[in-house]
Amino acid sequence: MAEINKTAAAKAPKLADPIASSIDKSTQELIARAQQLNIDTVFDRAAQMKPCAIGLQGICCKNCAMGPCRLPLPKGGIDGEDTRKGLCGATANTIAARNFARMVAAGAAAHSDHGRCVAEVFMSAARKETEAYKIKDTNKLLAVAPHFGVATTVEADGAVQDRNIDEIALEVAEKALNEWGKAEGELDYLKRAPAPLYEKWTKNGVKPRNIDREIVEIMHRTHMGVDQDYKNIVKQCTRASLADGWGGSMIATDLQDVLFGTPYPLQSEANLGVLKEDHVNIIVHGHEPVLSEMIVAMSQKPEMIEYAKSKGAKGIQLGGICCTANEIFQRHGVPQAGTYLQQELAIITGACDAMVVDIQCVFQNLANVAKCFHTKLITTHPIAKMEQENVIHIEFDEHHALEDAEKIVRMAIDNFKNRGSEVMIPQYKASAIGGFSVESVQYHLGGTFRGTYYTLNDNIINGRIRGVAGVVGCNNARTRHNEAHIQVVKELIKNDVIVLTTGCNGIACAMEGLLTPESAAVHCGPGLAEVCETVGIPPVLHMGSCVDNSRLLLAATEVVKAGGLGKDICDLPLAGSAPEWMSEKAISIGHYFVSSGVYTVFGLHLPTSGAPVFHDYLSKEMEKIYGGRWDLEADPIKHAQMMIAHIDKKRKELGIDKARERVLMDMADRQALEG
Ligand code: SF4
Ligand code: MSK
Repeated sequence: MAEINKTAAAKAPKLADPIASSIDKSTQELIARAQQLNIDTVFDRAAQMKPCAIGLQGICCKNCAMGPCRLPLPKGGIDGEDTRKGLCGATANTIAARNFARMVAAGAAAHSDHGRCVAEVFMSAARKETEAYKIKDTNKLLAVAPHFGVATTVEADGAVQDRNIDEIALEVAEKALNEWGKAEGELDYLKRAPAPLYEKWTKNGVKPRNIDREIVEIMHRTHMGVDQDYKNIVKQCTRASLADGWGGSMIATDLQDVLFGTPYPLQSEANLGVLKEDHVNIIVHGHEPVLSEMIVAMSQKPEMIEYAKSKGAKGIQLGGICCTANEIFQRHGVPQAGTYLQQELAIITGACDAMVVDIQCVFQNLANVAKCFHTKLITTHPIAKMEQENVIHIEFDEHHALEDAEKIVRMAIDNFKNRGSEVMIPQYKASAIGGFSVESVQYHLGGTFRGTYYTLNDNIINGRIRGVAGVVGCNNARTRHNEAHIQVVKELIKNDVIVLTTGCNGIACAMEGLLTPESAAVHCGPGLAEVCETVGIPPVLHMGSCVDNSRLLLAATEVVKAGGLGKDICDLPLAGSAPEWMSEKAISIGHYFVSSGVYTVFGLHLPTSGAPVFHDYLSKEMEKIYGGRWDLEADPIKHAQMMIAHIDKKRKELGIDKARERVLMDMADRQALEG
């Protein structure tokens, strides 16, 4: 008997330690609850399955059926010539560069296909084929139109008159959709970049011709026996990633703003504690806001709230996960229920009546978790279905969007009565202010009379703000949930670096209470705290979803335009970071940041370490061409300090390092006085 028990014990799967898995108490409690209920989560699976060491380093090629060819680094590293090669002779540099390029292609495709769907809905709205979608933000439309070469005025009877908005919308829709496949020329938005950056792209021949072509070309070049020069492959990575950041993503952001409104600051809450035991809880998860916007509208309708009450609930509570959360948080103040790694846990509360998913970052295991509860799991996108039988597919179509949304909301309400008795909603949530678009930052920091980034620049020049950091990206179950996100951001703001955030970093910061103006006094250095207090902003400005990283590019461009900090993005005291990245989209984002002149540090690891020459090219040589470069640091404090060192280097080059020293002296003086 003892022998049998020993065998059983030996076979018991290893479970994650809840405390070691996340810094967040609600996450810890729900991991433990899942384990008690014998439901596996990503945290347990990460404890049970180790990643492949060779794949991790980027040196496994399976691009033809003679492979997979694996090229491990010799123990002790390369001594002399690197003779590793695959069956065809592909070197470690070629293999790692091809793998990296395919990640860029997948990431750029994901963002850009999202953008294409938005552009198609926008076209339907412009053609007035749908009742559900209208041009909501005409100012944004008028601001965007000239970038597509669409006139906003017309000459008639010798006078300049405003053009009809419907005509402008239709023309913008046509021009925007054309960006995916135009036969000649280059992407229209590239000229929005600072002139020296645009010139660099021209000189190096990396201006994207159209969005789809650059992605397809990566797949062609990385096919067996095509491009075998890692530098040339990186060049195509640059083209495709720029087609993402300054193309597909930027178009998605702009057209979403036109359709749903440009975000302006509003208050909400974050973490799983936003779910309510006595309400119908609907979680929306994924990336595209086109359906979730309709669900927000439908769940606020008085007849739907009445319907929920007729079924015994007090109302309807919406919550978001991942970037769908960011989209409806920044425009409507819908609470953020959690980050990427909390998606299974939202169901494990037992209080999720429906989870509605669209595209990207959706775990297939949600279906298995949903089976253990009453939760209706609903897929909505034709390109993103699940094989499990308990999953309901309600295909979303912009032509009957409100009807689709109504069906989903009613389904959730009808499901309220089926909840089990064991609901466990962890009582943790934090206040958060989001909705910092390029336009609203301009308004808040520029002041009423001066609608520019002048005040931000002024505070950077006088040293109160040391620099700007874009901290973005996912969670990764190979590291402690949210720990690196929060440590990196806290270290930056402590050192007077203002943080612009998107994606799951934004949600993590919201959960930690960093998206409130009050957090400045607690966590910031004296200069940044003073600015936040004066202007009434948080030290961490939430700028939206993954496609909204394009807002960061444009915010940097506005800083250049406001003057006094150089002529190009690479001149700015600015750095980028993705402390807990996991998605291929992060690689595309990282590469367009770098190719736009931003020093960009990733956490964890990069799939380049097995090919040191290729890695060095990304981390050193790219800087000589574009002014930005890749870097890697897993330790969050060192990671932030590397960003700060870069910011200080740029301050010195700009000749504003002395200003900061004076400000620090002022503060020391003031503290001495106060003492
Ligand atoms: Fe191996 Fe070359 Fe085929 Fe890759 S392309 S699997 S390195 S033979
Ligand atoms: S959702 S891509 S886990 S940020 Fe955009 Fe979060 Fe990363 Fe998905």
